[in-house]
Formats: sequence, structure tokens, C-alpha cells
Amino acid sequence: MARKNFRSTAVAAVAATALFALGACSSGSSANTGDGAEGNGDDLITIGFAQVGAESGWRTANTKSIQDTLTTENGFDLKFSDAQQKQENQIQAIRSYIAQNVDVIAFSPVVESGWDAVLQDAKDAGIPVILTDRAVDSEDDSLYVSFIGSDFVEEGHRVGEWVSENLGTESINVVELQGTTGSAPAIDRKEGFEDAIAGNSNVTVIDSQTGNFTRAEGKTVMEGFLQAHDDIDVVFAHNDDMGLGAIEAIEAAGKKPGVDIKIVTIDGVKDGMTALADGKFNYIVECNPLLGPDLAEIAKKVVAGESVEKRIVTHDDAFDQEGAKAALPNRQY
Ligand code: GZL
Ligand code: ZN
Repeated sequence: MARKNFRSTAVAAVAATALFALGACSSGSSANTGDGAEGNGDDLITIGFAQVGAESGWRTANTKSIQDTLTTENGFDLKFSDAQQKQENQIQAIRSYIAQNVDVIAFSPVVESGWDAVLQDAKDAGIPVILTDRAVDSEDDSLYVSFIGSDFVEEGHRVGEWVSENLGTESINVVELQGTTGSAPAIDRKEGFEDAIAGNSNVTVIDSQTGNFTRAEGKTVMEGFLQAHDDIDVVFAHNDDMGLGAIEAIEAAGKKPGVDIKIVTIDGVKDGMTALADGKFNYIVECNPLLGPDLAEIAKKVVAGESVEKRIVTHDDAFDQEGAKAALPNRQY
């Protein structure tokens, strides 16, 4: 899935933003005070956020960042929904925000496809939409004003490079615990990992299956891998939580995670960094969930009719076992 270069559509984004801003003012209640906030007396920006669910430690940290930042003190009236990882629930939540005529809608699309109709409805209603965390595969990128989140292809690529350089000096068999089927992180992390190991014939992915980003499903899939293969050297889990489930399955099989079977993951949440510091994981590429501040800044700019960057890439660090021991005391999530 080629990612469009958003730079080339910056002009369109500015025009779209200006249209949205005008739309928001005209279609919102006539009491709009012109400074972009609903004139509902307390001058708050009403924002509807449709969250994926509460499937992982990463999601919990992401939700906390959004709820801690989009407060009334910070100028927001936040309406928040949890879709339990179901697209139809997210679409329903977005439709309810449109019906409530909020000033801005933001969401993290649980999967890449199937959003054009509801995003067109938001555009027709003059309500700007901001994507956080995950992307949509809509051809028409005027359907959202900005996308804030990590580069998942790069994350997968960094894990693959580390595996190739540090473990791929001899022939190794890798099993892959994929994220939610059809989600941008699952598609892109797989692509980046495969790209990075492509040049090293020592590294072979012998099995790959979705664990849906949850610890429980990661454990179940890993149990299946252990029954199907007696020569697994490395687990590549698309997130810490599935890696933590794999630890349970590996230990139940009488093997030492991080030693007999190496584990490399993406996220960098506290439980994952603790497993890494304890030697049960071997490498983590971070995926920063603290998107609240960027979302607040972009939402205020959009409502005020200012132009915003079409794509904001969140910075991610990476940690080995020594790095995790040093970083753990100061981790925010
Ligand atoms: C990545 C995010 C993914 C995390 C998982 O930005 O969408 O979803 O990697 C989470 O932990 O469930
Ligand atoms: Zn590459």
C-alpha cells in the first residue's frame, strides 16, 4: 500500500481547511463567536473522539493522553466513545458527532478501509476530521484535514534491521504475531519488517497470524505456533501486548523467552519495557501514544481557520535490554 506524499497536497489541505473553517462557522450554531469556539457561553471547542477500543496498554495510554489534554480548562468539550475494536461502532459514533454538529471530529480508524461515506458526510456537514494514530486508505485525502501518528513502515523496518543485524548472523526462523487484520499498523509493520530482512537469506518467516493486538490472542496464537513448529528462534510481535502473551505461552512450553526464543516488539509501554529490562524481550521499537497535545493544537488551529500540516509524524525511539533498564524510571507510559 503506497503512502501518498502529503507534501504535494499541502495546498489542497489549506484550501480544504479554509472551506471546513467557513463551513464550521456557517453550519454551526449562529452563536459561533468567530474565534472558532461554539458560542455556548463557555467558549469551548466541541470535539467528538471515536476511539478504537481498550485492547492494549498502548491504547490505554493513548486514551489517557487524549482525555488528559482535551479538557475544559484547555478549551475543549470532549465527547469520547470506545468502539470495542468494531468499525461499525466507530462509524456510528462519528455519525452521532455529525448529528450533534460538533466543531471537530477526531478518530483512530480501526481498519484502513470503509470510511469514505461517513467522512464525506462529515465534510458535507462542514465538520473537519483529524486522524490520529492510524490512517485510512481513502483516495481523497481532502476527507480529513490532518493525520497525526507514527510511521508504522519505519517501525517495522527498524525491528527487521535489528533482527537481521543482531540475530541474522546465522539461519533463524521467525514467527510473526500480526496486529488487527486490515489495520494500518498491521499492514505497514509487516511491510517494513519484510523490506528490512529481504536482503538476508538467513532470516525466514515460517509462520504469521493475527493476534489482534491483544495479550490473550497473542498467547493463543503463540501456543499454536509452538505446537506447529519445533524450530522457532524469534517472535516478531506487532505490539508489546501480543509479545507478553507469547511470553506466557513460551514459559508454559518450558522454554526461556528472550533466550531460547527471542522476542522483538513495537510500542514500548511499561509492561513491555519491563519485560525487556528483565531479559524476556530482546528489542522494542517505540510507538509514542501521547498524541493528545498534537491533537489539541491541530484542532484549535483548524477551528480558528488556520492552515495545518497534512501529516504529523510522531517521533519513536528504540530500546535494547540495557536501554530499557536506563529508560524505565522516566517513562511516562
Ligand atoms: C499503533 C496502534 C496500535 C498499537 C497497539 O499506533 O494503533 O494499536 O501498536 C494498539 O498496541 O492496539
Ligand atoms: Zn527499506
